[in-house]
Amino acid sequence: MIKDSWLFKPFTDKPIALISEDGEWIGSFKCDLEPETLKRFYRDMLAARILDERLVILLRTGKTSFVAPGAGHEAAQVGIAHAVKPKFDWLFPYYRDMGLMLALGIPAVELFAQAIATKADPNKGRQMPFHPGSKEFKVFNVASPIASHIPPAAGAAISMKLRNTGEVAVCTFGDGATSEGDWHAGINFASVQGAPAVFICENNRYAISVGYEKQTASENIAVKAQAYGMPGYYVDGMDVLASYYVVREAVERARSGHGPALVELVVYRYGPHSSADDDSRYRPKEEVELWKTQKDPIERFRRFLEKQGLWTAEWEASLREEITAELAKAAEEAEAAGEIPAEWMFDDVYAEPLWPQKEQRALVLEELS
Ligand SMILES: Cc1ncc(C[n+]2csc(CCOP(=O)(O)OP(=O)(O)O)c2C)c(N)n1
Repeated sequence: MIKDSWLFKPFTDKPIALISEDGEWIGSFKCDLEPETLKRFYRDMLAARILDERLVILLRTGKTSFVAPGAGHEAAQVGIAHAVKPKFDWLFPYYRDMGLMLALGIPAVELFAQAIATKADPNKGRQMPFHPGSKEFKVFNVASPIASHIPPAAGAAISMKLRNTGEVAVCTFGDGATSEGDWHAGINFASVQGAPAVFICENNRYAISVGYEKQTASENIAVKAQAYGMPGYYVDGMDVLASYYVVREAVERARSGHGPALVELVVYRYGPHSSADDDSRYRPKEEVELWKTQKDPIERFRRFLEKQGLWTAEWEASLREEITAELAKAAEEAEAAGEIPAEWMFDDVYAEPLWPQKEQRALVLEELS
């Protein structure tokens, strides 16, 4: 357990990395993860990639109306998922975090059902695709307005502190979110109150078509923490172990009363911003290819596992087969759950429906009959 001797220094000039591009451990401490945990990280990254591909198939086959691809963010998201206590700590994620949700343990059937709005969606089809949430896993429902979830994350963390619950609020967002007023207000409030929160930027260098240089004049996102009196960690988010260890330490700091931290995980998004975007209009194909072929987080971690004697081609093949089958089954189950009945929209507005809901519900039912 890390306590007062922290492994990482904030505000480094270069992103913190623990695995080199060719898969060597380059950390200044010993990796204390069991082989089974390391293999689990790899499985979760692969599952995130395959989930991403399957969600795009739902779009192509007309079953969902929107996707926000997460390929390229797997190391960051799997690192975050394993650094928190699932169902205990709170997560305030954003729309690109499907791999994070899956690695946290949210059943794939719920994620698919959310994307296609069927009865297996715990949120009852009330959100646009890629905006899940989970009461069971303490995942705050994803909010579309960029950075609007930062103040609620700060508020939740302040409440955790006041009630002395030992929980931590972990909040993720993109680089674009750091230019919003909500971001600054929320981060400032969390810091001045010493709230147990960890703010994590998945910096993929683009906010739709707005590149990093047009977004901010700061040399990186992590330095912004300085202004709010909290540590800012600049991390290679294509390195799953760096992402995991730094977030774990930030979570432990917060849990043990040292207040919030900002973690920047430098990643790259392989796909367009969303299905409503043509990324060839604002970034060169060669740039995308470079990240995909030379900096891929799954490949990098595979090289590491192989050097540890934990990876074989046979294991990879069986893993891919297993995950593909699991996700195909989950997608089928989500679809088989059936469409959300229109009248469900009137449920849960008030504990006891008022007359306008009752009247409108009856009208809808009459119209549909
Ligand atoms: C307040 C607000 N402004 C604009 C938008 C439209 N919008 C949706 S996603 C997005 C880009 C966000 O980029 P970033 O925070 O870097 O995350 P990324 O999508 O790159 O992961 C914008 C501008 C919005 N949803 N909310």
